Amino acid sequence: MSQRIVIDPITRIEGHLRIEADIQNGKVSDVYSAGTMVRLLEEILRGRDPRDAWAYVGRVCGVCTSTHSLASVRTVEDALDIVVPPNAEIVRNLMFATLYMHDHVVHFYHLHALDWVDVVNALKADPKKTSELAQSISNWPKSSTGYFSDLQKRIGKFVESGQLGIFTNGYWGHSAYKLPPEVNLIGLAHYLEALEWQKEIVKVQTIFGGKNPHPNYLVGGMACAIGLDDVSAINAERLAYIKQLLDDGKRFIEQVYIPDLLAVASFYKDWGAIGGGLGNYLVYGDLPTNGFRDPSSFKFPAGAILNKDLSKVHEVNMREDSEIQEFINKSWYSYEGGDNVGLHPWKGETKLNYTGPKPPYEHLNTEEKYSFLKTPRWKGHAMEVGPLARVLVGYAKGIPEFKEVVDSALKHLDVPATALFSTLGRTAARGLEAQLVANWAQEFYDQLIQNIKLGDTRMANTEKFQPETWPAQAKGVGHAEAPRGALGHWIVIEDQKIANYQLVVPTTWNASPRDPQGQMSAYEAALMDTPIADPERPVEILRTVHSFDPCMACAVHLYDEEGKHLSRVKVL
Ligand code: NFE
Ligand code: MG
Repeated sequence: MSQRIVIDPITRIEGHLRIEADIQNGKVSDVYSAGTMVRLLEEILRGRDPRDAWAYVGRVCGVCTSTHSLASVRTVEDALDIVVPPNAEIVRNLMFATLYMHDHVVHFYHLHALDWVDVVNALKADPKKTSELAQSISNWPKSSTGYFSDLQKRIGKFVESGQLGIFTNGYWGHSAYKLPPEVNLIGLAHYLEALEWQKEIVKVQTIFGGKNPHPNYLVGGMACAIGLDDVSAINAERLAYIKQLLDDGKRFIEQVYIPDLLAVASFYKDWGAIGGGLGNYLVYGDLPTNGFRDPSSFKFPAGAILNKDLSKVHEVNMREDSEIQEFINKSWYSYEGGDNVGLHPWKGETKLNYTGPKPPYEHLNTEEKYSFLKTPRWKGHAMEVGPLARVLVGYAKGIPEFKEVVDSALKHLDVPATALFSTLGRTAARGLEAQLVANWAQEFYDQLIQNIKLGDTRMANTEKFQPETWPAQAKGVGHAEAPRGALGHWIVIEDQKIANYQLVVPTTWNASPRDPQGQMSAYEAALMDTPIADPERPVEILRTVHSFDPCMACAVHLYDEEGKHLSRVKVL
């Protein structure tokens, strides 16, 4: 007999995600992932000035802030054949690197750690042993016995008063929690420290982009005047401040995030064989070091891996009709040509057709349409996108930096390379790429300073900024490796206006419903066969879903307006 459990909404993510899972013999036997809100941003863009698109799509999401604006300016630059100056590319890279550092740390501590770290159990820790353990895994200075015992007292008061605040909704005491109390206490300490740290690193976005979230971008370059003089908005003092923030960020990742990740992972090695799912991985590539038109210069190389076969990395062509397509057979939209066809985004349509139940409802009818997410496919394959995909493509291509961090983590944990294809692998990959990006940010910074010293302060190419210079029709595609994975924007420009604009977003790849062949997308595939110890407290489902770091705002390009849903787990 199977039980269906419903988790809606899944918390500690951005937006509204619903999982319905059947549990049989203590394992997930069938599963459906649904995005439950919509706002149709693609329709809002029609008829607008392509130079403004970045400002609209930037508002898709404040979590992967700047990602959509970056993809958008690249898309319009592709359509209009604009090459941006090297400094603009570097500033974009620095903002993007900062986003990664921020996003991945926040994900690890604030959105994912509590699936593994039992806050209440941390009260049982011995502060002295905790201090010794902390000092044995890292040089991070905040590690004294007094520090941990003070923290424990503070949290103890919360627990005694029954008011756990931000820690209220955990499955504390669940048998799936395996960490010793001392590791739980370290995790808890760094949860709180990371909250403080994260508000610092985002200042890099604010300095270059004027504000955060949603910093300013510009078609043709960036809008910040730069120089080592006193008058430029980005001057020697600001640049020194950026350097300090990048250094502090790198230190936090190296001395806090990575040691914690490895310490926690070492108690959950069984998760190196759970939650793998598709085994197909897609990366568009990013962080250009010789202009965006030279993909061989990307720090994150592009490519696709099929069936976990790391001996072959396939090429990806985002312009090809037959490569990237979006389906809506299970999504609440309709296509003019029928609901079973796939459309390349240049021909994409976003026409709402809600045929689902009226809330409140018990279950979705998954025989019919059941999500506001469309279903993207690459050459017909369901693909996973995100940190694991990026790390695997870099690793499979034999790039030394990737090999080094991956092999060293595998060795440290004493697990085989096959453990990468898992929930644990996904969570580890995010940390490993954060480490890489923190190093690359130093290189980008040094290049920027070097350029300025050589007298190059160009930040924008305005040659084609005026619409009179544009052809009557143009098409463009742009991409970014958003923290959650491959992000593509496609534009069709007619008579200087946007005729069509389509976003195919990382979480859409991962969280989408089944395609016309009945193939599951990444979340559904990864959740199959997950062991569930207690269906009323399905922390195991949260572990795998959170390992992808869902963002439903991005996925359906939606907004939560009233959205006061109660967190609930239904067991039927
Ligand atoms: Ni709203 Fe986003 C990222 C994009 S998500 S977070 O990263 O693009 O799928
Ligand atoms: Mg879309």
